[in-house]
Amino acid sequence: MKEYKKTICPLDCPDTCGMIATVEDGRVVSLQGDPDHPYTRGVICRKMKGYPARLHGPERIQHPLIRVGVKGAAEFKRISWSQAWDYLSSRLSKVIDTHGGESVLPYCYAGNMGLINRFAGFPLFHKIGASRLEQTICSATARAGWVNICGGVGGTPPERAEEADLIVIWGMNVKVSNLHFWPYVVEARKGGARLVVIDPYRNDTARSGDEHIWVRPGGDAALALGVLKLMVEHEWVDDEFIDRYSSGFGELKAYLQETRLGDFEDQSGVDREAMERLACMFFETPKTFIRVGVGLTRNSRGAMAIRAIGSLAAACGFFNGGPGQGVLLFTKAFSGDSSKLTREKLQVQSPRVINMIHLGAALTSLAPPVKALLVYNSNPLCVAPDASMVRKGLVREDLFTVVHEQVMTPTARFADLVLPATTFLENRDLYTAYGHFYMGIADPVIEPLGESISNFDFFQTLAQKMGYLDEPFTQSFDERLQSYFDTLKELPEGFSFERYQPGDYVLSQKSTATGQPFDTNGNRFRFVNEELPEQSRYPLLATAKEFDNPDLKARFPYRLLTPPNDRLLNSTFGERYTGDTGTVLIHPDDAGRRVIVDGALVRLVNLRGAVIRRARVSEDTPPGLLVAEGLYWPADEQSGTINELTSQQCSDSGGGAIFHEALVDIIPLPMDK
Ligand SMILES: Nc1nc2c(c(=O)[nH]1)N[C@H]1C(S)=C(S)[C@@H](COP(=O)(O)OP(=O)(O)OC[C@H]3O[C@@H](n4cnc5c(=O)[nH]c(N)nc54)[C@H](O)[C@@H]3O)O[C@H]1N2
Ligand SMILES: Nc1nc2c(c(=O)[nH]1)N[C@H]1C(S)=C(S)[C@@H](COP(=O)(O)OP(=O)(O)OC[C@H]3O[C@@H](n4cnc5c(=O)[nH]c(N)nc54)[C@H](O)[C@@H]3O)O[C@H]1N2
Ligand code: SF4
Ligand SMILES: [Mo]
Repeated sequence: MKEYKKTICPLDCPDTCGMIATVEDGRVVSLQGDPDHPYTRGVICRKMKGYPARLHGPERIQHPLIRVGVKGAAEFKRISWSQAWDYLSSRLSKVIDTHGGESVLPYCYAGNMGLINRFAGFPLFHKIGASRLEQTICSATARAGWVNICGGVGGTPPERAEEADLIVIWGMNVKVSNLHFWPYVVEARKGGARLVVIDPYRNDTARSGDEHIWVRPGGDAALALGVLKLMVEHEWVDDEFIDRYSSGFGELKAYLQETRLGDFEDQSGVDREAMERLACMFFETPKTFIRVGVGLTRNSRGAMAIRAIGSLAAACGFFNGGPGQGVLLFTKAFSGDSSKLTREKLQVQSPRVINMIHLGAALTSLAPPVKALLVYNSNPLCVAPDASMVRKGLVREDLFTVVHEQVMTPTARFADLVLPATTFLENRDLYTAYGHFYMGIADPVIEPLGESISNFDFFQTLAQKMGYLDEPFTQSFDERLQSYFDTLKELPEGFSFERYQPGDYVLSQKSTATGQPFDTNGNRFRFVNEELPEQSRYPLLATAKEFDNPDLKARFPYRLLTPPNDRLLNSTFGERYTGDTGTVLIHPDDAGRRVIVDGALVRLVNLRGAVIRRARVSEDTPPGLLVAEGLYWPADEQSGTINELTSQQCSDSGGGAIFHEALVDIIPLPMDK
C-alpha cells in the first residue's frame, strides 16, 4: 500500500522546499514537490528527486563502526551501540581530564538545516568547555557587509520580483542555487522585464539573461561604485530617499567625485559604456529587483561588495518597498531566541574560539593542540579550505576523531569512530528558510534505518553517558522545540503549536511588511559606518589578498572560481559521482597556450596542493579565469578535492572564506588515466 506523507527539504539551499514522500512497505520510493507549498509550487530539484536512492543505498551507514586500519583507509569493524557509547564516552572523558575541555573541537555546519538537529551538539560542547567553532564558512562575510549598511533586517520577499521591470542577479547562479526564484523571473520577463546577470563567467543563469556583465572576480564593489559615480554625475540619485532614510551619503559622494572612473573600470573589468547602460537602466526603472548572491562575497573584498551594491541600491531608492522593487540577499523571516537551542549559559568560562575555515591550522599547529574532533552535519575534508592541511591534521595518530554521518564521506574515512545518523525522512524537525518566508515542521516519514539516530538523540544520550544531568540534557525533543517556538515573534495570529499538522506552511508576518526599515542606529541606511576604521567607513576600492599578490601571480597566473553545480549540494551527494573528477572551464586562448584539448585531464596546482579535473574548453569563461563547479569528492587515492587549492585566509569582514580567490596553474596530464 502506498502512503503519501508531507516533509520538508533539510538541505542548505535557500528554497527549503515542501515535499511529498511516497512510502511503500516502510521505504521511501519517491519524493516530489508539494503543490500546496506556495514557494515550491510542486517542483523540486533533481538532486532531491534522487534522494530515496541515497536513503536506502549501499553507501548509507547503518551501524556504529570502529577503525581497524590506518587513518583514511576506511577500514572499519561493526560494533554495537553499547560498545560505541562506552568507547566514546570514556575516550572523550579521558581527553577532557588529561588535556582540558578546550582540547575538544566540534565541527558542524549545515548538512541538516533542521533547527533542533542543527544545533543539537551545542549544549554539550558548552558544558564540556570545548573550543568554540566560529561558523563562518558560508554567509559570514555577506552578513557582515549587510549589517554594516542595513542592520539586522532581512531582504525583500522574492515573490515581489514578479512585478519588476528590471531584475538584476548579482553574483548568484539562480538556476542552480536558488531555482525556485527563477519562475518569478520568467513571469516578470513575460511582462516585459529585462534580466541582467553580473558574474565573472557565463553560468547557466547568465546564459538565460538579456545582458551579461562580465565583472572581474572581486570587482563588484568597483562596479557598483563606478555606476553610482555616474548616477551622481547625472544627478540621477533618489535625493528624497537619501535625505529621509539614510546617513553619510555626502562623504561617499565626495569620494566618488574625487576618484577617477578609470580606477573603477580597471578594478571591475567593466567599461564606461556598460556602466553608463546600467546607470541609465537604474534611473529609468524604479521597479528594479536586485537578487544578490553570497557567491560574490567569497573573496577578500566580499563584505565591501555587499556594502557597495547596497549603497547603489539605496541611492536609487530601491529599498523603498514599492511594487516590483527590492533587494534580496537573505530573508530573515523568523528570528527566534537561538540560545534556547544552543544553551550558552552552560559555559562556565569563555573557551578559545576557532574559525571553522582555519580547521587545517587548528589541527596541525594550534597550541595547546586539539585532541578530539567531533564532526556532524559537515564534511570538512571536502568543504573547508586548504584541504591538504586538513588531511594532515586528520591523519594525526593522537587525534581522536568521531564522525556522525549518513554516508561514508571522505572525512568519515579518517574517523576512529563512525556513528550512523538518520536523515530528515527518519526524524522530526523545524525548518525555516533563508530564501523565502515560510516555515514548517516535518515528522519522520519512515522508521530510522538500521541503528541510525538523529543528532538530537545522539547528543542527549552522549551527555547522559558522560554523567551530565542539567536540564537541557533531559529535555525531550518537543520540549526543546516548544521552548524555541515560544520565542518566535513572527508567527501569524492564531497559530497553535499543538494543532500544527505536517504540510502546514506557516508564513511569517514579516512577509507583508511594506517598506524596508533599517534597524541600524537611527534606523537609517548607512552609506558611512562611523563604527568602522577610517579606511573603510564607506565602500571604496581595495586590493585583493591573493589575486593582487604579485609573487603568486607570477607563479600561478590563473584565477580560480569554485562555485556549486546542479548535481551536488555542497559536498552532499558526492557518493553518487565517485571516480568523477568534475570539470574545469578554460578559455580557448589559455587552452591553446597550455596545449590543452577539450576533455583532457588536467592538474590544477598551487602552493597549497593539486587536484585533477577534466578540461572543458569554452568561451563561457574569459581568458585568465578557470571555473571548477562542484565540490566533488576525491576521484581516487591520488587526487584531492577542489579545496586543496583554496586558502585559509579570511575575507575583509566576518571571518568568511575566500573560496573564489585562489591563484593556480593548469597543466595537462601526459595521458588519460
Ligand atoms: N545545486 C546547488 N545549490 C546550492 C548549493 C550547491 O552546492 N548546489 N549550495 C547552497 C549554499 S550552501 C549556498 S550558500 C548557496 C550559494 O549560492 P550563491 O549565492 O549562488 O553563491 P555561490 O553558489 O557560491 O556562487 C554563485 C555565483 O557567484 C559567482 N561569483 C564568484 N565570485 C564572484 C564575484 O567576485 N563577483 C560576482 N559578481 N560573482 C561571483 C560565481 O561565478 C557563481 O556564478 O547555494 C545553495 N544552493
Ligand atoms: N571551494 C568551495 N568550498 C565551499 C563552498 C564553495 O562554494 N566553494 N561553499 C561553502 C558553503 S556555502 C558551505 S554552506 C559549506 C557547506 O559545508 P557542509 O555544511 O559541511 O556541507 P556538506 O558538504 O553538504 O556536508 C554536510 C554533511 O552532513 C551530513 N548530514 C546531513 N544531515 C545530517 C544529520 O542529520 N546528521 C549528521 N550527523 N550529518 C548529517 C551529510 O551527509 C553531509 O556529508 O561548504 C563551503 N565550501
Ligand atoms: S535542494 Fe533546494 S531546490 Fe532541491 S529540493 Fe531541496 S530546497 Fe528544493
Ligand atoms: Mo552555504
